[in-house]
Amino acid sequence: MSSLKDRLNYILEHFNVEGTVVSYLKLTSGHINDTYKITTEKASYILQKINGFVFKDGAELINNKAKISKFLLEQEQNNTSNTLSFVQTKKGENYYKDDKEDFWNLSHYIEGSKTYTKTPNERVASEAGRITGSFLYDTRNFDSKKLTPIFSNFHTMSFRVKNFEKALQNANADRLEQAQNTIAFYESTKQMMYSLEKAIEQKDLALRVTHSDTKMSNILFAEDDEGICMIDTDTVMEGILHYDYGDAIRTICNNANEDEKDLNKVSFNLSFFKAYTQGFFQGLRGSMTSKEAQYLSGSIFEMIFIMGLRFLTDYLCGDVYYKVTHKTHNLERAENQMKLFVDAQKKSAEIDGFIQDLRA
Ligand code: GN1
Ligand code: MG
Repeated sequence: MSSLKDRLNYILEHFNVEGTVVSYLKLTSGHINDTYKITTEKASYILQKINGFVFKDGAELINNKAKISKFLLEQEQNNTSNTLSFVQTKKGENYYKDDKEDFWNLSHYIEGSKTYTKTPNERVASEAGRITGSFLYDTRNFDSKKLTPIFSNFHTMSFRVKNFEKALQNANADRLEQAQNTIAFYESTKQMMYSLEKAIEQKDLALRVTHSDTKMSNILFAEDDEGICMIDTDTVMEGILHYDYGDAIRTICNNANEDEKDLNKVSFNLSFFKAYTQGFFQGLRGSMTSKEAQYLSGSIFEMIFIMGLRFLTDYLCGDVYYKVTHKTHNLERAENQMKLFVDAQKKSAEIDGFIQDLRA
């Protein structure tokens, strides 16, 4: 049996890599794909294997990533943030499909860059806002119809609620009992969570390119904490800017990590929220419409809710989607989001007021 190192070397042989591999490191912050930092004597790279269970079309997923990256690189001088660049295979493709039908992609590692899973201070929150806002701004002229839809209804509440209800029907008794209180919270809150979906149906909010996975660990920072760019563009797709805003706030303004199980540590950080939101507006450079701004504060709640609901659904399904390290991992994640939601609700007057003032 070949070692992981041999396997990675074999995969890398198919890409235009400079130098020979001197080390590799498995990066563990993602819940879905397998990601490695690869260092040769000449350069460093990020090598990623796409999870074929979650993503049915690895080739098109990687092509989407490369399309967006190429678009951003072509107009780099006009952009407000930097861009990841991908390395092609020796055959000139964006991906390598291996003998197990797994799809791999390789990007250049940005030297000196780092990520956070938890916000350390307001400057980082503000830079995170600027980078997520800039990504939306810089992709505003890319026709989102040119991206292959990787998932349908990824952030659509009724779809996620339907999956949750199906999971409730099929879950085993032990898990249902363990999750009783959490289920009750999600059940009783769900009817208030459809405003974004309705706004899209009514054509109140414009569809555009969105990153669709703007959690804290998907933002790259320089050593001095200046924001560099968004990473993990696996889910880049058509959506509304609220998905990216709400999803980012969900981790950036949580005083604890997404995986923290001690709920006493989980709370909504208002000063990070303010810094993030200011940075987000700055990144969007005045391009947000007043209609879009109206739905911002609601999106915070809907995005916390939808992620919590997805974790709970996966718990009820027996952990088939997200990587877990222990049996109650997904349930803990769902509880974490529930606690964050409830705490943010207590602060909603201040959240609304701050957004109103920024718009004025
Ligand atoms: C998954 O593993 P990662 O960071 O790429 C998920 C996101 C969730 C996130 C929660 C394709 O992202 O939607 O917000 O976990 N991605 C997919 O941490 O489902
Ligand atoms: Mg992702």
